[in-house]
Amino acid sequence: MSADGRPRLGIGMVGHSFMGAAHSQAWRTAPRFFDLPLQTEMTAVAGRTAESAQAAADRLGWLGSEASWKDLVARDDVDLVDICTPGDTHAEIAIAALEAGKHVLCEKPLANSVAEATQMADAADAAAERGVLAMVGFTYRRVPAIQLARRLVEEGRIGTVRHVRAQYLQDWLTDEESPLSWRLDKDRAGSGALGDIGAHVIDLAQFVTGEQITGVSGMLETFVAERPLAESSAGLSAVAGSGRGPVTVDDAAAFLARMSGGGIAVFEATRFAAGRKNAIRLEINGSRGSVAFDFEDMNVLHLYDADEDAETAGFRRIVVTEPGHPYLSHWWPAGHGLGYEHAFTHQVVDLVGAVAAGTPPAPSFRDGLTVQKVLAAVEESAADASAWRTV
Ligand code: SOE
Repeated sequence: MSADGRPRLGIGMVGHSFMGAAHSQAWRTAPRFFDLPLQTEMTAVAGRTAESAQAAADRLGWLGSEASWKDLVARDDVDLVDICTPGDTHAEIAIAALEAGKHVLCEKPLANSVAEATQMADAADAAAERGVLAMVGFTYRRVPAIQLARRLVEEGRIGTVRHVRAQYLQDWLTDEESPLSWRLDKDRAGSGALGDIGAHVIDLAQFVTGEQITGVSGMLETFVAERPLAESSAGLSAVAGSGRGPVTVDDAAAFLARMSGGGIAVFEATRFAAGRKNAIRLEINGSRGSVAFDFEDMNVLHLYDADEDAETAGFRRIVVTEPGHPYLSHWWPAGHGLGYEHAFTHQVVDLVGAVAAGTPPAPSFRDGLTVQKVLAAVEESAADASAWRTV
């Protein structure tokens, strides 16, 4: 219990690279801009060595550090474990934490395979019976314009969903000499553009429509088969060392899908879209209208209402910065937009609220498993040439 009477929630974070930094700013900021029902404490961060973990703690604002995630999970003053490590470690850490009675926030994609994700979802269901909660970090759900899109679709403003067009476009691998990072290693990352960024748009498409993907037909491509080995890496940039190694994941993915409501969908995920830095584009066309979003203009949602007078109807550019918009009353006056990091803060706010209320947070590990099944189906379909027609 803290001095102001709110119960304390000790946070332990595993990993402190790009995602760890984004999560740390969220844990630092959330209690300062939102009235959290629990007193969150940034108790400790775990890394690979005592030195790197302590340096990260000092840099990112954690009270302490541990040289192993097992020691972090074992601490009595840690109530929630935040996993910001590559996918090959998610299942082991998350399951151990849940079994130790710690709530879990786990980065996406949930795991590297359907089998692991199933074990994690089962462990989360078992933990929920004991009041221990788990959430997967599909953070872009917490962008206000995406929340607004969800609300409008749910209210029936665009009618029955006919088309989903979903893209996640980056270009940080366009340079063929850009070094290998763990994100290009199948054993560590599970897949390439497909799981790293395609997973986000799969989740967004299902979240905004409120529907499930029921079938896919996919294509994967690795454009650059070999790259310089990395000597060191930070965030997305790596420094080349000596020697070269194979790229074992896809550089780009494209697939068609069917939605549970009868609509059809087209997905694309690539790190080779020169000039597109972090373009998450989602357009949904329904029987009564459309919504369209692009993360490169993330404070805006486009809405088309087909019921409007044909002579004056057109896409309306809604600037999603009004106090009545999701999360916005806690931030700046209208027109003063939000950025990438705010979605991480909102993720923390929603998770702490769920823990305080004892209600299951979303997206759940089951939602993460659903995405994992789509990823696996795309890989399976891409490996099977039988439906391909040469022209
Ligand atoms: C790299 O492609 C990356 O950092 C992803 O891993 C994140 O999930 C995405 O939000 C930004 O890009």
